[in-house]
Amino acid sequence: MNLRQLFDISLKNRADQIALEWEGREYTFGEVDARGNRMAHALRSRGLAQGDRLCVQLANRIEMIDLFLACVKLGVIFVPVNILYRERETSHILSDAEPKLLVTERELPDLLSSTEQARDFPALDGDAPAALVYTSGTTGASKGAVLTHNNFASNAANLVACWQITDRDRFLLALPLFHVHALGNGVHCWLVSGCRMRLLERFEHQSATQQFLDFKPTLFFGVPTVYVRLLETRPEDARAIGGTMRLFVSGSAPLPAQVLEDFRKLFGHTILERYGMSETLMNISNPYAGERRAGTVGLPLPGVSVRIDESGEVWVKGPNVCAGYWKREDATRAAFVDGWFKTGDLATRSEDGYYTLTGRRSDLIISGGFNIYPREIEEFLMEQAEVDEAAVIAEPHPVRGEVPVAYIVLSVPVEMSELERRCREKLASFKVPRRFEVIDKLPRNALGKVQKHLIRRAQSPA
Ligand code: MCA
Repeated sequence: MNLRQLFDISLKNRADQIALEWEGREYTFGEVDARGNRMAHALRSRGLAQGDRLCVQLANRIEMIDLFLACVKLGVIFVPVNILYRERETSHILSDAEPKLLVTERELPDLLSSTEQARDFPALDGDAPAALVYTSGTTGASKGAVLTHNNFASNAANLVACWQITDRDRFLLALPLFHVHALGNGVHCWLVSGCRMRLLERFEHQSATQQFLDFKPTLFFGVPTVYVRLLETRPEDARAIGGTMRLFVSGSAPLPAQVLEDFRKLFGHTILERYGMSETLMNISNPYAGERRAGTVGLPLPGVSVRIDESGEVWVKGPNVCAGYWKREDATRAAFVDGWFKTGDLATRSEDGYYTLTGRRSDLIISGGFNIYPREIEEFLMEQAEVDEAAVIAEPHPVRGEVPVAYIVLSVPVEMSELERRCREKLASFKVPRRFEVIDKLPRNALGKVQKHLIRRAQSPA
């Protein structure tokens, strides 16, 4: 079954039911479907057909959903691009994905004029690609993980069943739709369960409480930064929100056990933590009905096999795992062993089967739920005439979890504010190092590899 047929459970069978709240307006599933059909015809009239790529760089808005549904219906491969990316970051994705069209706010007015809405779409098998999701490795340039209709379908079926999502749920979605968390989990659980979703342009901690009190959601997905922000909620508001909520889920970065504990005291709910990746969608989740164990990510989801190799790395296999990297056979070969995907995350497993993430094989930094690949920032810094060498490492941060800090070796003096300015111009804001530290040389091992743990040790106060 492809995603179009799966989504029809709600789009056709619940046509008159309220599906979506966006900017104060309500839309039924029938209206959401009709919008998707019109968008599909608009894309088709621009020459897009099955297998073509559509890049979309938009903040959360209803048209982002129209575009995703249109792609699903046509068999066009949806390629979401982070709106915080600068030209340097976006151009790599565009040259790699070779889309027929890039949609930004500018292209939207044209696409919205279509009135044709016949449901005459091609037959698609479940193993057809549905999306390319760009994610970096340790090598710098990002790669497109090829996620199929089957990948998304199995992920959604798992989450709807395991987290007991039904059409009675009220789902508040404030995460960015250009990432798998909101798109693969959020939009898919919404359409498969037939619940009512209120979509926000973004999570704003100043107005979050009001959104909760006004919408009275039963279901909410957040990254740890969001939960840290919600700890600022006034106790009486938190109690009111907790009273109507059913389930808070956290993912995309490790949730500190203390945050889980403080949140439970304030809201009266134990956040359910789960573990996934762009390449694999969701792998492991704490149980809805059983013990949600602080500091762990829980148990493998149905159909997902998990093993830990001799070095402690997590390998996964299952219908959720992507088909490989777009046009990158070398990277695909390197990531898979006998059908197992090597996640790069390190974990331990308790006697009763709960997994605890203990670290990462790569030096990936996760800030506010956004992934940062130090290599990309280091390469940019080393392109600067005054910089000889650069190493970017994670520093703990109370709200964002981690933030990047740059250690640099200079050939000629330069103001740190000038380096920061250049980073801001060329890199997404969350990648800009919070500090630049000038050092004499980078510690290296006998093979010349930079020893980042030694920088960290040298810099941390004794
Ligand atoms: C963040 N910023 C944004 C957005 N999000 N700008 C526009 N639209 C957004 N959606 C920028 C702000 O301009 C600001 O930039 C900085 O980020 C922090 O903003 P602030 O208002 O201080 O927000 P916050 O309270 O710190 O919260 C940030 C956030 C955001 C809302 C939690 O980080 C976020 O939405 N994170 C979610 C990322 C996500 O969905 N990841 C899933 C990846 P400046 O720094 O210049 O001031 S998928 C994944 O990891 C796997 C599959 C998984 O398991 O889920």
